[in-house]
Order: sequence, then C-alpha cells, then structure tokens
Amino acid sequence: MLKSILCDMIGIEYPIIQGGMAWIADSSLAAAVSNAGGLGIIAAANAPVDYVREQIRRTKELTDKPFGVNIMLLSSNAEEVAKMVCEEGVKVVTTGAGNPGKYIDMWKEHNIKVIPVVASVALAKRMERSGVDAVIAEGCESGGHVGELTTMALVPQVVDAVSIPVIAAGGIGDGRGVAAAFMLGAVGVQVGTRFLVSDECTVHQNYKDKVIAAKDIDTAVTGRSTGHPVRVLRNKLTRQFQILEKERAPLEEFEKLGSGALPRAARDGDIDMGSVMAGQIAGLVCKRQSCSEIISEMFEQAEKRMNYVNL
Ligand code: TUI
Repeated sequence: MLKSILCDMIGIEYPIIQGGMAWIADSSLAAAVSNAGGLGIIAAANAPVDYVREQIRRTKELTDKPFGVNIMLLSSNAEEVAKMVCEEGVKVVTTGAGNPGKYIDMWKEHNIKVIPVVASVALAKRMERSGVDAVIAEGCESGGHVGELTTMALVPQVVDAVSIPVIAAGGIGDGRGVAAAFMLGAVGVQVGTRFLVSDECTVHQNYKDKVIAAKDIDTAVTGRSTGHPVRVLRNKLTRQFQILEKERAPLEEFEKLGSGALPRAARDGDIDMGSVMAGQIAGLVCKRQSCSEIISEMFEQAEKRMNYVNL
C-alpha cells in the first residue's frame, strides 16, 4: 500500500488530507475522511469560534482517528480560533490564505502538527524556518483562494527548497493525480473538490449537482483586481464580477456583490448568485461516492499507475 512519512507523522493510513473548504468542511465530512483513513479537516473559515469548537467536539464523538482544523487567516477571528484549537487539544492545524507565522510557536507548544498551505517557495522557506512540520504546496488549479503558480510548477520547486515533507494540492482528483504528485516529490495530497460530492459532505445538493455537471473549462478566477483571487464555477455571479472588473469598479462594489456569496451557494443552494468554489478538476468529478470509496479507489488506482510506470 502507498504509505509515506506523512502517515507516520500524523498517524493516518493513507497520505491524503481533505481540503479545509470554507462553509462546507464540517464534522460530518471531517469524521468521514478520518474514519476512511485520511486526515479529515474542519474549516473554521469566518465562523464564530464557538461554532468551530462545537464542530471539533462533534468530530471527536464521530471518530477516534486524528483530524485537523483549517484556519483561514483572512478571517477577522483567526487569532481567537488559533487559541481555541490549543484549548480543545486539536492535533493538526492547516492554514490558508496568509502567513500563520505569529501563531506557530503557540501551536508547537501545544504539540500541534502545523501544516500551512503555501503558494510560493518564499513562504515555504519562511514556514520551514518557523518550525512547521510540513507544507501543503497548492497550485492555482484548486478551488477557492488561489496563488499564481500551477501545481506542476510549484510542487517540485517547493520540494527542492525545503527539507520538510511537502504535500501537493490543486488539480488532484483521482489516482493519476496522486501518482503524479508523488512523482513531483510530494509525500501526500490534499483533495477538496472530489470530497465536495461525497455522501458525507453536507453542502447543498444544488452545489454538488453543479460540480458533477461541470466540464473542464467551467471554472473562472474572480477578484484578481481586488487582491483576493478566488476560483469558482462560472455562473451569473461570475459574469457580474467580470463586468465590475472590466469597468474597474470601486472595491465596495466587489464587496457588495461578494458578501455572503459562499453560504448563499453552500448552505442555501443558490448556485446562480452564490459563490460555487471548486477546482479545475471538477470536470473529472462525475459521481457521488462515500469518502471511504473515494479514498480507496484513488489509492488503488495510484498504486497501479505507479507500478506500471516502474515497469
Ligand atoms: O485558503 C485557501 N483557499 C480558500 S480560503 C477560502 S475562504 C475565502 N472566502 C472568500 C474570499 C477569500 C477567501 C476559500 N478558499 N487555500 C490555501 C491557499 N493559501 N491558497 C493560496 C494561499 C496563500 C496565498 C498567499 C497562502 C499564503 C499567501 O501569502 C501569504 C504571504 O504573506 O506571503
């Protein structure tokens, strides 16, 4: 079976981390991924600290396996959540959309494995110096907040720049993607989009249906001009964003249009005027399965592919 140092570091069976998808990754999804042998992640996103605490406690009731919390650093309560995970005895923290430098010493004092998402070699090196345990190198094929580089270009450059384990993310949706990530020097993968359509994912059914229906060219990045580029599935909202970008509209107009757009899609099922975050691999995601089926299928396929390559 495909194992790596990531499995030993965290105590998981398969070297796969579930993406910390904002407004989507709750205790149901996190526990299902962890019970299936991967590392489930609860997304703190912009949620109130007590909601995240509740999700952590619920996950502990649903699984005895390790799980983590993703802290979205753009959130106004990131600091509060960063402290709360220490109180709750969380074992693994992933971070996104920023530099978690100021929290790392505190997390390490609480024996938390710290695995930030990075989108550049510079941040990966800075994180290694700060004492993190591994980094997730996320290419811009991913859904949600994106950097500039693709997974294919970013992962090997990060692997060469640091001595800590590197996990690949962005555009990985099946066993071929897992095998490719290992070929690039990664010791694990982070997967979001494929888990979106899993049975245990509580996102609105309309959102799942839109991901399943998506073709290769159906994502777009909005918000480049505002400094918060986000990859989503194209819809009425993205077309309105594109008009604002063309008109070079003031920042307030973008904020007005984007405000509450993610819960509108994820919770309320408004896939026309909501933000349907998904990665470029959505075109490959075409059936709903349990998290356990997804993980075992991905790794069976990856192993076959890697053995074939070795022949
Ligand atoms: O964080 C993500 N993806 C996300 S967060 C999110 S919530 C949100 N909602 C509305 C607007 C914006 C965000 C949805 N999707 N992925 C991890 C990730 N982090 N990708 C890229 C980065 C990143 C980018 C720049 C990390 C650090 C960074 O630079 C920080 C620095 O100071 O160098």
